[in-house]
Amino acid sequence: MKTFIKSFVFLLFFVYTECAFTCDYKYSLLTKGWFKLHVVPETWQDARLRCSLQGAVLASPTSSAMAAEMRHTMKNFFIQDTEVFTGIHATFSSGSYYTVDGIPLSKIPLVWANNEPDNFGNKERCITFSSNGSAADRNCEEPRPYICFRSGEKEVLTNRCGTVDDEYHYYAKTKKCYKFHRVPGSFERAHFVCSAENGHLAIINSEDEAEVLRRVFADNPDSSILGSFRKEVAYIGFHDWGSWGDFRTVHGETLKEAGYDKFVSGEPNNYNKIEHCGAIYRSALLNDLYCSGPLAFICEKDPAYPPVCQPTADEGIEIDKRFNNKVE
Ligand SMILES: [Ca+2]
Ligand SMILES: [Ca+2]
Ligand SMILES: [Ca+2]
Repeated sequence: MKTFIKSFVFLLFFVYTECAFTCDYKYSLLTKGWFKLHVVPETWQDARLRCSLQGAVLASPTSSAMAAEMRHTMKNFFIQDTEVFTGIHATFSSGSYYTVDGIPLSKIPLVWANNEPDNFGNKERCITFSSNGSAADRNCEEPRPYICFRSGEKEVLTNRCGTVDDEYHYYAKTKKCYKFHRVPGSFERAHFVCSAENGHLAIINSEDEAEVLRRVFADNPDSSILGSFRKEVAYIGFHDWGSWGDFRTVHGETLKEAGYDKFVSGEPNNYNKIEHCGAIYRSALLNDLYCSGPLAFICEKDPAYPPVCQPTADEGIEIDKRFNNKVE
């Protein structure tokens, strides 16, 4: 009977979570997918990476429905016509445009803006899409807003950590999830990655949490980490915020206030006077280190943030109106 109930609960869970995604994305019935407008402009590469870290792709107007939904998303926020980066790029080789998921430009029904595409200065390798429905090629380095898209038909379910990323593991001891990033980065890149994943660089709030991080680190032995960089130490979420010695978590508390401030003996030492960033050894003792990396890093995530939403009928204007893909 117990097993029966268990499988029933499992089945219910499965049905319930099908196509669910984080609630910071809005579901669109028209495209059967989830959209999130990122209003803070970023370079194309960072936009692509942020979408990818969220289990999504940089949205492209690959169909009239996608174009309509993208325009709707933009018009809901921007008062004036605005251009967002799309996932259509030629960053691998000049002039060879594909979406980030491999659809060639020739298969995409774009309406170009006047005098576009012109590859101005031979420096334009990213395609933008305007809320007026027109496309243009632009410099990938010039920051712009963008939209991330997650197909609702993807069968990957959100897990206990509230993400589709199964590298996040739940630890009952702290009721938090952690991901050990074996692909190394600078402290800045590590902070970017954890934030994009709706977490933050790990903050140790107790001896228990130090023990959890020791286990997380132990689950990722040197042999599992590719590349030649230091494997005995990883970035976590503390920094001197510009005044060496006043180490605080990325959430602004002193290490003592946060609940754990055990440095390895002789540390922090500001070696070479460039050590402003926080790191943890395999022993879970701390060190101040250079910020440029590359180092592995550990992200922490609250399993309840952001909440997970079911696909529902989308709020917003009627579908017919949104199918209007003309350039205005
Ligand atoms: Ca152009
Ligand atoms: Ca914590
Ligand atoms: Ca040091």
